[in-house]
Amino acid sequence: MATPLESWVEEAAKLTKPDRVVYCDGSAAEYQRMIELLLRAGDTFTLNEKTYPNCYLHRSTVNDVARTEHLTFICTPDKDEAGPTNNWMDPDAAKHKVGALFDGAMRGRTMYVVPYIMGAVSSPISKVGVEVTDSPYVVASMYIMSRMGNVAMERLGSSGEFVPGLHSLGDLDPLRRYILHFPNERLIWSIGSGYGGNALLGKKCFALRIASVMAREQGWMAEHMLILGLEAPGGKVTYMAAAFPSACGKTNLAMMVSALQSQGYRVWTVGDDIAWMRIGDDGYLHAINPEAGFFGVAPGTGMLTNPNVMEALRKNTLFTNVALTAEHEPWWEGIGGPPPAGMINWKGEPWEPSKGPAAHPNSRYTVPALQSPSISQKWEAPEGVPISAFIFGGRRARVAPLVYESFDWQHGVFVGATMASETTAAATGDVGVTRRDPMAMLPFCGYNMADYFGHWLEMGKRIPHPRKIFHVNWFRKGADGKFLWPGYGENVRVLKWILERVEGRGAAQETPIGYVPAKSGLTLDGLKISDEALNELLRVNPADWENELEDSKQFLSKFGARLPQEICEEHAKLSKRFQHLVTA
Ligand code: GTP
Ligand code: SPV
Ligand code: MN
Repeated sequence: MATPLESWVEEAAKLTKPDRVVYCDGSAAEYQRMIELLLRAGDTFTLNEKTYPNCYLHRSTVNDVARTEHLTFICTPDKDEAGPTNNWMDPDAAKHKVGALFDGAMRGRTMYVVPYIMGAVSSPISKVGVEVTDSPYVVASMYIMSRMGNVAMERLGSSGEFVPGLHSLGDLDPLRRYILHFPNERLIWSIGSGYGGNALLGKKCFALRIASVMAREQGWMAEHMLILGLEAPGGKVTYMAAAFPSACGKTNLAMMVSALQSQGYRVWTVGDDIAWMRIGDDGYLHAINPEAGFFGVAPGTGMLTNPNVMEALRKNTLFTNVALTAEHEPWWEGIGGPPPAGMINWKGEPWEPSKGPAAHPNSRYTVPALQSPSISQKWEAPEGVPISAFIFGGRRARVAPLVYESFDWQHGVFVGATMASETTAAATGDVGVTRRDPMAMLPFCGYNMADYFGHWLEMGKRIPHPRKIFHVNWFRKGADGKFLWPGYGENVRVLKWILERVEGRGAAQETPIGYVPAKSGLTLDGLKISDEALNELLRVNPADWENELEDSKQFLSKFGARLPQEICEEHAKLSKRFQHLVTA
């Protein structure tokens, strides 16, 4: 008798009509076969074998370089289940419409069956997914980003416990591009894009959109969060999880070289994008990183900003849409130094400054996690790591101070629910527009976000040790339009203050939005920063926050009566704290 997997693959093949079906084993030889196919297709190039061994550059179609949120749908029978922040389609209508696009989509192509595990092979928190795809680039990327092939088949056995994902490049026309989620069936359909978050279905589609639905039903959490361990002098490591929107600094924070290393503070990487968390026997939330690699933003990554990543990228890395130097090395803006002569830009054209950035602003590297010099010893711990602090953050030129601590869990959930950030090149559309992005999950929550806030509040009641919740902003700008804070490795100074607050120390000053560091509370030795810059970074300006209160109220009103009362309560309390300040 056919297994549930075989039956589903057969059904997918009947619809898409590939010339052949290949079950992937996850071997290094298979990865090389995929690379060979890509090289022959002419859109992928071997990089300098001496300086970048086993590294390749892939160029995507020019219209397929980022996530496409307007083409991403949550398909539930009831529109309200998807909520006001998601695009919605009726499941039957969606299958009818997009089924027609899948019909025969793999004719002349090979269908690869990619069984994969999200999470360490031995972790009870891990889950199995199966992606069928006609893209060798997707297979190669899944090889780096997940535990795929035979290990996943072994874990699955003859069980039907896997999240199926059907993927085809289709004709790569954005007019026929759809990323569909059927949370009730735990099913994913994606067509028309080969780009990371649209096409590597284990990542945002499964590990966040589908998993967030499962997590709410089953009492755990699936979050767009990095996981790091901060080592203090003496060697004790404290784990923190941080949610920043796409291209707002998760990878860089998780993989930083600490500016306070000589004082004994170091950062260890557990994950850079996604956290699955469960309440452990010890009463802490325990987090695992469901991924096996990093799909990181290349621009801005250099020896000065992030030497750990630079070292990790020197072998076995698949680059996408970066520029190519005459020496066949990858290049991007911010790698350090002036652009070398004779470059080919991300589109494959000879580059000159008038052509704009040589690398696409959302060009990326795909690299095995183990290659990072900062990888934590605990990164594959089956039970995950206990989280002592949650950090929300955004990219905001104004308003949000460098760091503040919420008053309690409920207030912290409000801080997450109302956080905002300027849009980035990680998704198509305008860049630099401030939008509300609750918990950095706006594009990734698979259900009504009002219920998602409710789930956060509920978890707070259930965690025996609810941890402190903070908010950070590395991106505040001065009047000259320049960042006030140096960022990157210097961000450890903020992590150190967070650690001290968690331990009941750390000098702070109470403000209406929460506790901000007292100037004496931040360790600033060895850092050149003016007093003005520091004042501005820590300033809570009532006029800014008046606008903020108005704007967040408008945003929250979208959820109507479904919004948890506690969130309204926190809004009213914040408003009142500012009024007291004015009348005091
Ligand atoms: P996704 O992979 O899209 O989820 O993004 P991410 O949150 O992991 O962002 P990442 O760390 O890749 O950073 C995105 C961009 O922000 C890169 O260009 C970085 O160089 C830049 N960046 C990261 N941290 C800092 C910082 O502390 N200060 C400044 N100024 N820029 C930063
Ligand atoms: C993001 O956009 O948040 C990413 C990249 O981490 S992607 O995998 O494309 O979603
Ligand atoms: Mn991300």
